[in-house]
Amino acid sequence: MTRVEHAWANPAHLWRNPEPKPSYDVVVVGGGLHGLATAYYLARNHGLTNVAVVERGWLGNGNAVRNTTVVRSNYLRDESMALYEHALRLWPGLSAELDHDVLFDPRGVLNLAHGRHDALTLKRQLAANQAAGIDAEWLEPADLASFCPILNLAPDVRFPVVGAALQRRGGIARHDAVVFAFARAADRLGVDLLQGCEVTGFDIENNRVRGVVTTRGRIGAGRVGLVGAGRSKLLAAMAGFELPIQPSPLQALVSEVLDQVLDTVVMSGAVHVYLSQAHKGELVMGAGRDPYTSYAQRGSFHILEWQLQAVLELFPILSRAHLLRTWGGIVDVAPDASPIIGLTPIDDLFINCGWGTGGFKATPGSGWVFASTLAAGVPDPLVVPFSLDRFETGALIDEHGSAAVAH
Ligand code: FAD
Ligand code: PYC
Repeated sequence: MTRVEHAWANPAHLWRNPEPKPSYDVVVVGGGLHGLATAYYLARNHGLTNVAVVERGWLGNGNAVRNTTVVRSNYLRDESMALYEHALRLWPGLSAELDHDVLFDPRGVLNLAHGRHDALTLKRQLAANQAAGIDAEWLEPADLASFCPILNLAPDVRFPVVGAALQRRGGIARHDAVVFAFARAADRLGVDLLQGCEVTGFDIENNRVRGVVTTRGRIGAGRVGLVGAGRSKLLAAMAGFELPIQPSPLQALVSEVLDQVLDTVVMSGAVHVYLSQAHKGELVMGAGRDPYTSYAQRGSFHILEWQLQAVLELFPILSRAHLLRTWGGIVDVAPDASPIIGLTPIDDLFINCGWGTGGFKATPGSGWVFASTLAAGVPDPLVVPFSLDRFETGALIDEHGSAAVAH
């Protein structure tokens, strides 16, 4: 058996560590957040338990444990709002359902406006959210002074804060707990979690997928779901089709552990940074992508310097906080900044990718709708607009206009 150099690889107390069977009804490629959630809902919602998740490293080694855990559903387009709201409604019940605390904490997500243009953009998005039944409210600077007391509201700074949009049901959760929770629950229902099992090719006959070729041998499959995030383009190329995805680094940082000073999530598109405080006390920060294609899970130093400058502009009180560590993940961004979910040109081969910088929040919803797609063999109604062929038809779901630092 392939040896995997990580403590999570052989956690007999967490999940079984089985040998691959010769074949499964469904093989899910990618043991990250969405792959594990898909496998769980295949078993839980559709009674499909002859299922394997094949993961090239250890479960969660991709963006699952590298993300900054912001959860919200305040997107701009109707199709996006429906999908992300479906996910947001699942979050509050997850810990009880999966019997593992994912520390979902709806502490509110603030999007700051730093001028008239920002305010108009945010208010337009807020109106779209309200029209779709999604909670969204406007806070004036006086409200912000009590809602987020450490925010710099001085009028004589480069970009003064003139207000903010707030989604109170948004917040944070704990990323590694979400991995553990879905993995354990899927394992309990009989799903095989195969770590150290990299897909290196596909067995395709007459344009129909019959199995996957892996570093642990060939595994037959009735249906295959690709959930490889930053490496999706490579997987598609192995199967002989092209994905319009740019893989690029997204970095984040944490401070040393501090007393609780911030009990909401603050995002600013203009100053270009976002900040929250993790349950254990680290300040968690990030901003936009490094603007080049890469498969290395790291980014450039100057991007981090910009993020820290932006944090200090908004929160001068943090000027003496020490930075503890930085890291990067590879995010899979589609040209319209929306996910790609559904059919591929190969029969019985399905795709779920393009979540880019914003897929953590979607985890339960994405798993739910991809499981329904894989079980039925046709796209779930919520994902029909997110098909790959929208890049041929032109029916794009452009989320670049939504007022977020990251999508
Ligand atoms: P992943 O968790 O990356 O899983 C993909 C898995 O596929 C990996 O484990 C990988 O090893 C495996 N794989 C790939 N190729 C193969 C192969 N050939 N064979 C077998 N396995 C393979 N989203 C938010 O909503 N809120 C945030 O605050 C947020 N912050 C972020 C901050 C950073 C720094 C980063 C990098 C991302 C952030 N995201 C955020 C985005 C979020 O992390 C991703 O959208 C999400 O993790 C996607 O889930 P996934 O399961 O598709 O991908
Ligand atoms: O999608 O809200 C988001 C997000 C925040 C940080 C990275 N992505």
